Amino acid sequence: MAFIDWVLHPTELWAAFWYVMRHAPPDEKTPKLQVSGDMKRCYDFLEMTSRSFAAVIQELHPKLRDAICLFYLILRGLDTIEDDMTIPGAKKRSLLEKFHEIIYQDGWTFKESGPDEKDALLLVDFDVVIAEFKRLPTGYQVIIADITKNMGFGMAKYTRARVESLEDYNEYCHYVAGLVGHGLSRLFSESGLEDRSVGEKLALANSMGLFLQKTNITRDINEDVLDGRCFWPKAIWSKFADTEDTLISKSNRDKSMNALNEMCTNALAHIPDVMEYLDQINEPTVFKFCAIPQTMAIATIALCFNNPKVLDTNVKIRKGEALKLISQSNNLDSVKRVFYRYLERIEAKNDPKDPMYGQVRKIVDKAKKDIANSLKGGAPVNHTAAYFAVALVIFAALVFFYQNPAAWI
Ligand code: D61
Ligand code: MG
Repeated sequence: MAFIDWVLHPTELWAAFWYVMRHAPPDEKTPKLQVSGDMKRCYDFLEMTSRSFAAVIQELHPKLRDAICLFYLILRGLDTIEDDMTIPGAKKRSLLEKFHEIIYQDGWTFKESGPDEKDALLLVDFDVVIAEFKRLPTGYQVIIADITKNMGFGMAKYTRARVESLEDYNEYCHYVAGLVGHGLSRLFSESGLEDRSVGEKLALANSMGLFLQKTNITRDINEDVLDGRCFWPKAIWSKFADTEDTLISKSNRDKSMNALNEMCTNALAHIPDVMEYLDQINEPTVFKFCAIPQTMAIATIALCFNNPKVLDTNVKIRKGEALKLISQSNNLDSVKRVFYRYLERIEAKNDPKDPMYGQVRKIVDKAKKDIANSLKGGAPVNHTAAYFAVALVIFAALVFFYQNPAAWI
């Protein structure tokens, strides 16, 4: 992150300072993880394959940590097969549909991934994941295998089908992310750390996954089209572009922005469910694990909304912003204030000329009202103007003392 970014966002520097204080240096009396040989290798795979989920999974309560690490690795393995364009269709479908059996086969490995698959090494050493999976309590194994089966069949369906209608879009996102939400909720309940009802309200769990997946799909449009694929539903982009390549081309910029904003609006519709889901989570490590990806997602949507750069490159929230979000994902009130702040940012970028203007206004208005009504202190206050004023005073004082050195004494 550039020096200038830290100067422009001093509150992020503060968050970064505390993050470093909390995570380093490792002290000998409290080792980070107490795990045996093969499970240690699984945590190495986790760090290798996930930038965003590795940290939150390792901070989970010991009752859940290993199970969710293995759940992640199994689905990441499945996704590596789904994403691989070098595996012929029929072979790919067969692998996806029997993956829920593969995870019980001692010694199974896969060395035929294409050269571009970033997580191919995970499949090369997959026997290690399988061995640890089979050591999990049966209750966890059953949940993980069930989700793997459903996701595998769903992915296989979409090796042929394209994401055309809005229903397809919701269905595809359900298979690859909503089902993760189902599995996690059931694991939380199975562990006894959360109420039984969490594992039963699966529509809310689905929305948690959909909000994350739709955010990724919206943000990654440029990269995906350049790789020859597109997960934006045709029902949305075809109103504004003739082909997927036109969608990201400079000459179609104004119209493509309408499509981008419709994609953002579609994702924002999940916010009420996300809040309701988080409201039922009690255990602190489970709460952070669920909340951090969601606050990152609302920040990403706010960054993408009405932002033409999304069509040219891969935009990303600043490292410092991410650290600040982590520190503000500890409890529901704080998460609500984070959402409120980013909803205001979206509102400020909402353009009356955009076809989605009215709908964005409605969704943002309602979400902000719900948050303001449920927060103890009422609507959060925006401190930007105050920060700016303080910075200006400090700057003026520096200039003054620089020009009048005598005033120092
Ligand atoms: C609470 C906390 C975390 C949650 C949640 C609720 C509900 C759902 C999710 C996490 C899943 C969100 C997935 C969003 C990121 N999308 C992807 O990684 C895409 O692959 C989807 C299929 C594999 C899913 C693997 C996964 C991801 C996160 C997990 C998990 C499993 C298990 C436990 C915890 C978190 C995406 O991948 C891109 C890539 O290869 O990097 C794609 O291919 O579309
Ligand atoms: Mg995939």
